[in-house]
Amino acid sequence: MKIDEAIRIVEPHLTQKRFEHTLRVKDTAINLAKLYDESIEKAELAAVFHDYCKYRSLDEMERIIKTTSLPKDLLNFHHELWHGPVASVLIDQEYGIDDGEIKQAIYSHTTGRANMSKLEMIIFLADYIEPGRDFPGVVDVRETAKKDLVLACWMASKNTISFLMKKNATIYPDTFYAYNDLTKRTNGGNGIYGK
Ligand code: DGI
Ligand code: FE
Ligand code: FE
Repeated sequence: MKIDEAIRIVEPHLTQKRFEHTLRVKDTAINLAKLYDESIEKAELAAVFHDYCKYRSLDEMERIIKTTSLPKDLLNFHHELWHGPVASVLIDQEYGIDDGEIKQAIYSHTTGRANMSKLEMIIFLADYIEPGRDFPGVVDVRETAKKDLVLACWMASKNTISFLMKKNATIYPDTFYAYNDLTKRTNGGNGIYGK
């Protein structure tokens, strides 16, 4: 699918703010794809659709989780975690986007997971560092993203888990699996606690 068509499809499903976020994620993902030698076409298409289902009703998302091969344990966790997996199914059903790498990157953009591909890390990170974000620590992650994709994902994953724990939120297993895997892959960021 051409990127202009993807943008036209996604826009009416989002608020103006979320649409602008999506375009910034797209530009950030393109930059990361160039830097780390990933397909620009896949990165931009995954970025444009990553929040496609952000505003679906909870009933609809619940139904899709129950009636497709998506993991049922999503239903035991916060509904914020549903929009990526649900979008990975709906873009295929509705628009025939069946590229497994793109679907996987959309699927895991909120939590990450163990053994993320380069494209998954690019979307996970682009969503975190796009220029409209101002989480504590994001400036460091942005700087690191220019030099080391895995280390920057590890920092984002660690910040997100710390943030969730401060809020006493439950944490989905894939969120921890992402952190553990990235910690091993980066040797804990500093080589001391790498086991
Ligand atoms: O959709 P966006 O707002 O652009 O960003 P996102 O898809 O990364 O999701 C946003 C929220 O999801 C963010 O506030 C962190 C939260 N999140 C990530 N992992 C978990 C989680 N929330 C819970 N409760 N549990 C998780 O494991
Ligand atoms: Fe999202
Ligand atoms: Fe997003």
